[in-house]
Amino acid sequence: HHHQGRSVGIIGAPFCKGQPRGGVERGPDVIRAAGLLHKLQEQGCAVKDYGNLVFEEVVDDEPIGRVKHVRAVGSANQRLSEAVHAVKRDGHTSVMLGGDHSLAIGSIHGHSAAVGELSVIWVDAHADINTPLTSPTGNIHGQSMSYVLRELQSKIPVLPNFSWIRPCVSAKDLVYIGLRDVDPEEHYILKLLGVKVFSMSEVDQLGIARVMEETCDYLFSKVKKPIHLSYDIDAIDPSVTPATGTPVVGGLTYREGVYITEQVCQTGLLSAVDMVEVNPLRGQTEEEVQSTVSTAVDLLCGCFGRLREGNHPSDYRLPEP
Ligand code: Z70
Ligand code: MN
Ligand code: MN
Ligand code: MN
Repeated sequence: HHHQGRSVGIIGAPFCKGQPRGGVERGPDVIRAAGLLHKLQEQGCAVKDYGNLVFEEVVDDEPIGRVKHVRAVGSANQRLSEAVHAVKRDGHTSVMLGGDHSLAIGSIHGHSAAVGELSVIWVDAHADINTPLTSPTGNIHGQSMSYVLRELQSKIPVLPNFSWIRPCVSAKDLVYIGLRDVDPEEHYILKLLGVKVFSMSEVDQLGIARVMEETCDYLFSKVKKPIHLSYDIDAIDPSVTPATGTPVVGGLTYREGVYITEQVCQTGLLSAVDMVEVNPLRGQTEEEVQSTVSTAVDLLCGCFGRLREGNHPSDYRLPEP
């Protein structure tokens, strides 16, 4: 069976204040410039580009405790949540191009507001599950999941511009793939909540094929919920995707990264995707930036039916001589 004719709604989220390094706000434009729309159309998708969101300047955004840019991150994610909600209302699979991974807060929230209960597959070197009170850095891109998980709500302090958030994901509906840089407090949270984790160690042990089989068995054992795939480009090994804020050695190969997208596509349940943390200013050379950006495009193509064995339109007929 094919996933051709799928309709895709693209939202650019040029936002960087969930972390300290400039350049990640250029992610949406460099990913588009690498031909994402054309490639998706060529493989049979109907693509609507909703353009880039415009985020308001927030003045006097002083840290709260250790947490940085709280008000800017809160208001940007409120805007993004409404945008993803609208894309889902229009009947598309949502593609959010970041931007840093704090944007998963609004993307997941808006997706859930539109479709209800979700399965979340979080592909990342990092767990991004610190609470505002456990975060060692104060960077909200390392805290995103804590804001949307029901089980952590009693641990989240009241923060300005975050009052719109309703926790919308249950810990049992979350699977991590690719982890290899997890803070002790995050490790405690993952164990406390019993979150399903396929760290790089499990990828080594089982191979990516069994990891994806077990991910699907785990998530779809009872009801089949729409999938939110949140893909941090730093999940892939920095030899392939170096242009990102915090590269971590020992990551997924290009092939493992693409295989994840092929298998998620094949479930037929993919409903929203985030592609985040592509930072063209973090590459040492133009080749490093190109490799990172083209990998992000290939991962998105894999999400929407591109197969490495090849594809053809279902109505293709051989030309008669
Ligand atoms: C650390 C923190 C993180 C990405 C770094 C790092 C989190 N656990 N995420 N880079 N993409 O700050 O909470
Ligand atoms: Mn991340
Ligand atoms: Mn990461
Ligand atoms: Mn298929």
